Amino acid sequence: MTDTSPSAPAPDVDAVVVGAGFSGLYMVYRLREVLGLTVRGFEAGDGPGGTWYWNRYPGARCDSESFYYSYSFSDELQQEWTWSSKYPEQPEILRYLNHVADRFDLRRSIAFNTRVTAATFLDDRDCWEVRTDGGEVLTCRFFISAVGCLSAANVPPIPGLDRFEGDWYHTGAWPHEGVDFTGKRVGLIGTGSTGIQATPPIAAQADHLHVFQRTPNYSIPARNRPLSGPEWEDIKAHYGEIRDKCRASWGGFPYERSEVSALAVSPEEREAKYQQLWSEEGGFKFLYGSYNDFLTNEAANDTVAEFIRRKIHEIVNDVAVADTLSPRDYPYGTKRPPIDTDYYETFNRANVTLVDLRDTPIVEITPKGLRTSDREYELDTIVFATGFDAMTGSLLRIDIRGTDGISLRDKWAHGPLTYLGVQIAGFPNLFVITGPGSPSVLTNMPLAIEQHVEWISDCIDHLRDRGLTRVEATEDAEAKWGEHVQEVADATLFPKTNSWYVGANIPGKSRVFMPYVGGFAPYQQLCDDVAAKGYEGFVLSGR
Ligand code: N01
Repeated sequence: MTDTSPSAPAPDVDAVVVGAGFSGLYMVYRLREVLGLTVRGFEAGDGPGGTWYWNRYPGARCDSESFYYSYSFSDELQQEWTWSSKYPEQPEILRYLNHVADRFDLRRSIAFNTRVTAATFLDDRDCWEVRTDGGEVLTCRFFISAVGCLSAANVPPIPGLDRFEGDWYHTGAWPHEGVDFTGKRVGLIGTGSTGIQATPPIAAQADHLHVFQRTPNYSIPARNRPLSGPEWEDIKAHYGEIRDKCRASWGGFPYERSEVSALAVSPEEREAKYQQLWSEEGGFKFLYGSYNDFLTNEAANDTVAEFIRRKIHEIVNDVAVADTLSPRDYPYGTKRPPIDTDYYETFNRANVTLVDLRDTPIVEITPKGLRTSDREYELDTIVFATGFDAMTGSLLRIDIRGTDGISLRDKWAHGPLTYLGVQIAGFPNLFVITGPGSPSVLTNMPLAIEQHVEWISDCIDHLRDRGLTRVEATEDAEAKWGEHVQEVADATLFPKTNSWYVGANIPGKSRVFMPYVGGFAPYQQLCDDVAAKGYEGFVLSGR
């Protein structure tokens, strides 16, 4: 990009992109290949993949269906890649992202094994100075975060972990060589999507598995299966329509969203619908394909929550265990809904024990295992499936300082503030892909990522066309957007539930509902309108 200032030296590169997962790869591609800019990517891992690089735990697979959990920006790519099954396993998604990196020759623009540690805005030059853990310092016009929403692993501060004589792992930083649980007494802490996926394969291998559960979850069977050749021919012939459906939808999924209230039909009709979705479809269709008011009406939600509790009791032989596995104090869908393969069935195995941490909380980790309030459990291995400092943690690990040296950590001390989830007042030329305040984690992520990447690159192109060097959200636009994000969230059942959506899983984190629940299609329209009005709510300038 042209630097219009006679005095300011040009930055080293036009853009720095942090992270090489779905968002970082596409951002690098877009800036380099479509806009022709100079780009430097940085990635802490030794290869691309982001979340799919780090989360290699047993049972890791996608909870969105492969034919739409993928890039749509290249028709050649979507025509040449064939997924094995409805919900591909982590290694297959990692292969896909490596294929994308190779196919578009992206690796040459990305420094792997390198973590960005700090970024400071240079006000007099309209650029960022970026530092890495390898000691590199470089300047860029645009600093773009592609660090992901679920990347900062949360190992809870349980006393005694440093004295544990066995091995311990967090699922989000799993050893590349894998872990052999054969003959081991394993303790798994956490029953979110990850714990629910990891429990069956670990139980199948371990001598004994104790699952330490603090909050029970509503899990729906995935009904995973291989996808056949003719099915793929059909998908590939209709990819355009499938992607259009995703873009026109609330969640970025190609499903028809029901227009019917769960309370508008007879109990028999409802039961038949739930049963059909449970036994034939599984997955997110259970949430999106049945009735339209699970997330806004408690009485409607009760009908589905009760159905799932009944299913748990049908599957699990021991009534006391089934009771412990049954959530009762928050509505279905207000935590991210997990989907599983044989999760509840696993509690019928003789080598699996469920420990209810609500009755007997963890007190400490001991050299030999883990102590709850009533006894010590001897363990060889502890698996932390305890989630992430979601949506803000990975960005705040970087020491980011905007105009006047203001730090992002200070600015977000009481919760994240953004305009459209993509920019932050006081931090010009910093873009956040799928940041807090955007639909992000409530939607089909690759689609949300593509929309953000394209909007950001269009914005940069707009600046370039006009010889401008700076774009910054106004405080007013940011404050209004923040109010809107909370207002739409407050119209749903989401905010009251303790979940990572509100930061409740991280001790001391401010309780703010972080994603935008207004829906993907309306959000996309809003972003397009902002751009059409000359980037309303942003100040564009040049020097
Ligand atoms: O993390 P979580 P996750 N003592 O935060 C418990 C995506 N994902 O890694 O509910 C004891 O959901 C915590 O208990 P509680 C998906 O978006 C996708 O499972 O806070 N327990 C909870 O049970 C998902 O939502 C896929 O009371 C403690 C668990 O640990 C997101 O990632 C697969 C504790 C954490 O659950 C995160 O899922 C996997 C403590 N001190 C993940 N601290 C797919 O695409 C926490 N817990 C398939």
